[in-house]
Amino acid sequence: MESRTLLTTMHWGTYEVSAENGRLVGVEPWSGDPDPSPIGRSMLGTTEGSMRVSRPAFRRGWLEGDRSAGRGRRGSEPFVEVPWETALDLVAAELDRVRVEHGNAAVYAGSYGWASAGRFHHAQSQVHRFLNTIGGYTRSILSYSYGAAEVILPHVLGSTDGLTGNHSTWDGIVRHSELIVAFGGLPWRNAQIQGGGTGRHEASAALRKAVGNGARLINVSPVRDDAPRAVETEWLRLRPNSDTALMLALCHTLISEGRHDEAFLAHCCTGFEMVRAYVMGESDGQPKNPAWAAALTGVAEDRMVALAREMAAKRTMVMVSWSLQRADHGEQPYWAAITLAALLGQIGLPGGGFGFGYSSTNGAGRPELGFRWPSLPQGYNKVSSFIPVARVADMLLNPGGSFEFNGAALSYPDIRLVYWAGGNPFHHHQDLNRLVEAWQRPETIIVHEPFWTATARHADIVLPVTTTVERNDLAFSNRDNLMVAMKQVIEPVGEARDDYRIFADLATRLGVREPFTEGRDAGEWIRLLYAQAAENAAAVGIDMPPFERFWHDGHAELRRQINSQIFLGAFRADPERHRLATPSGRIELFSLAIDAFGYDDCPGHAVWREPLEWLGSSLAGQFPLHLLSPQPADKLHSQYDHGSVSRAGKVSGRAPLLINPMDAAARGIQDGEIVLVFNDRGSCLAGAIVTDGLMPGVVQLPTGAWFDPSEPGQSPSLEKHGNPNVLTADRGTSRLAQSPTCNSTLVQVSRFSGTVPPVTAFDPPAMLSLPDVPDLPGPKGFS
Ligand SMILES: Nc1nc2c(c(=O)[nH]1)N[C@H]1C(S)=C(S)[C@@H](COP(=O)(O)OP(=O)(O)OC[C@H]3O[C@@H](n4cnc5c(=O)[nH]c(N)nc54)[C@H](O)[C@@H]3O)O[C@H]1N2
Ligand SMILES: Nc1nc2c(c(=O)[nH]1)N[C@H]1C(S)=C(S)[C@@H](COP(=O)(O)OP(=O)(O)OC[C@H]3O[C@@H](n4cnc5c(=O)[nH]c(N)nc54)[C@H](O)[C@@H]3O)O[C@H]1N2
Ligand SMILES: [Mo]
Repeated sequence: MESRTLLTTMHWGTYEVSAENGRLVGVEPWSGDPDPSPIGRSMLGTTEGSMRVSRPAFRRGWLEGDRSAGRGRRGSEPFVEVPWETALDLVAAELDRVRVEHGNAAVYAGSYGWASAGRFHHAQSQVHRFLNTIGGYTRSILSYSYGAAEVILPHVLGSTDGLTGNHSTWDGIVRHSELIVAFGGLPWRNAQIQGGGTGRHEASAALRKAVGNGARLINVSPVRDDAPRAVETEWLRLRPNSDTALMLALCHTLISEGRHDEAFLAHCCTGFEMVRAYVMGESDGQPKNPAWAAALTGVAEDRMVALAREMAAKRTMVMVSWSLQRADHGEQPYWAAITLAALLGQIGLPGGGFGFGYSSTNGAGRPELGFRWPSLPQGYNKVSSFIPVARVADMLLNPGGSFEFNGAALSYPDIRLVYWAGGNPFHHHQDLNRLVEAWQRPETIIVHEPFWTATARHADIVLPVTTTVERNDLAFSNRDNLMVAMKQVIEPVGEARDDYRIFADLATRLGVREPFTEGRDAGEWIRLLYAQAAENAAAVGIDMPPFERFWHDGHAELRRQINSQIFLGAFRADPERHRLATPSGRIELFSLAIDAFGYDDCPGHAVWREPLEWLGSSLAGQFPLHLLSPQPADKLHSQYDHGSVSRAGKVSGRAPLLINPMDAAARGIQDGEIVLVFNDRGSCLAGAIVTDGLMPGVVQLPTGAWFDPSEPGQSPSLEKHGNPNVLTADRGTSRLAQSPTCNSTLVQVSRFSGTVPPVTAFDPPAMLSLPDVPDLPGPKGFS
């Protein structure tokens, strides 16, 4: 391969990638993208860089036979490079041992994570399909993104529409909305991303148009910059995690002034009477009036009254970011927002109603193709055990322990082997010191990774995998009409192999190659997926070009089938004919099903429940700052944190901590200085940015800095790089959804006066070669 430029798709957009003499030399946005993301540039210099896993690597102690738990050796010992064939023999033998000795439920392969775009080389589909062919695995359900919403919304609306898809499209908002009230704001940095990739970034232009057309935007957030600077906005600041109180107070004003829509509530909802009794204080003696909410939210009473009146008088769109439900009782702001929108009575009207996550990705509110893209079939999982995804550390620490979830009493399986491909739990999980401890429990941890991430470093076995540009694939992106032939641009780096090839070779060793591969190589699977997509498209009258032409051209754009839609429009027009999939067929402002679970942390209608950690709790005496840990502007999660775009955003080499000038002055902190952020769970270093863009009492440290403990394998240990998840709590939202609560975290911040330890996250781990380990006890298959 000499010089070539090919199109490829990442979760942050589509790029023209150039290589010369087998090395990446250019990453330029696709010419069709009006608002491309700079994140792609981080692939240059990292794809072939020193942080790649080059060969299969085993933790030294594991090779020596150490399968015991709790010794703190994972994450601290050197690795030993092992030839592929030996590595595959060892992995197959270990999988076989565990499933024979302990059963398949002892294998945990939730394997949560975003991996890369590309339909075929989707790491999670690959690992799940492989493990299903050998008898199954304990799985995870729900997501870190919106787990609480995934559980509460089906009870209230009958589906997750309005969260993951079927939003009202932007065109109607542009034409009809007079007021947009955005809880959690609309931070455009997040709309750079679309799972599976995107062609055109269109979200920010849509909002600019809406505001240009006269809609007033209110950013309800502790952070000013949660609204795009380019559009005129009112910043309505409130204490973090108090949105539910504000929403209930708005409901109170609407009801007490008779501004609520009785007809809509009667025809389209159930349970308004229960809500009314609660909001007016009849059921618990506490009216949820603006005076009550002012004390909780910090928002002035008259501001709330005026806002409720304005919302009732105008065509109003209630938008809520996904972040609000990543908090203690995260189910409540979502249920309360729906309740508020129901009282306003504009659900199903153009420019009115509600929607979740309008800037959380590029996809929300875009017109839909009208058919489903196919994905790699995952087969059937014979194991029934599962966990809500964020309960992973609980599971590893409490085998056999019981927990409640969405009306069921469940127990944690006894996990002996963990298999992860395409995710970074040492990025995504909360309370990483606790995870370090939990992670010592299983006998074996196997990870597929292109890079030496913290998860790879904390594994026993790391198998090196290719990145997108080192293989052929197909991009069919959700809510986008661009299909990309993702052609291989460079040869695999080091000895990296595709996840598919690795699993196929393991399947051979375990006697299931045929059921796993069905006799197809990667290219044949890609053609098959394309053919299935063409069939689905044809069924709704959309033509796809023949595969050969598509592959030759490198991309194709499809005609969309649905150009405009109003969420719940058909339901509103005829609630009998378009019944929702709830027990009543209507929007359930009161849910008999949830009520019957008897959970005091999530009763039968939207309620205010004080978060365990927030500025109103007694813990704030000791840890007086509320930490928000949003998505990073300069990368996707932890991906390419070692790339140029992410590194440029660091302050003194650490993740940036935003702090208000008052809070900084009280601590003698100057802009650009290294600070210590700490609470009872952990501590990290970060680089201070002093700004009045967030309210006093609130600090913001984005996610994504590669976990960099000063004492690897020990817990707790000072984290050197600014990873907020050493501070966040590993607690479920409630017994209903058991989902992550990272946005309910209190901390203290101080100047860091000690000797600043260097960041070592971007240095590869110590590596031995086989002759350095002379006295192997000789695990099965080792030669
Ligand atoms: N405090 C706090 N924590 C959070 C959040 C928050 O708001 N605050 N947000 C949460 C949310 S919403 C999410 S979705 C999670 C995200 O958490 P993750 O999805 O786990 O994070 P990523 O960094 O995207 O991890 C993907 C990994 O896959 C690897 N990879 C890429 N391509 C391939 C491939 O082809 N094969 C294999 N085997 N690996 C590949 C990448 O190198 C990377 O290490 O984080 C959660 N954590
Ligand atoms: N650039 C970039 N974009 C991304 C991602 C990324 O890693 N990088 N990740 C993608 C993924 S996987 C997901 S799930 C989405 C997540 O999308 P979101 O969940 O919407 O994004 P966050 O950045 O976590 O939070 C948005 C804002 O909510 C505010 N906020 C937090 N708590 C509260 C609160 O209690 N009340 C109010 N009113 N506001 C609050 C914070 O100030 C924060 O800036 O983003 C996606 N987009
Ligand atoms: Mo997410």
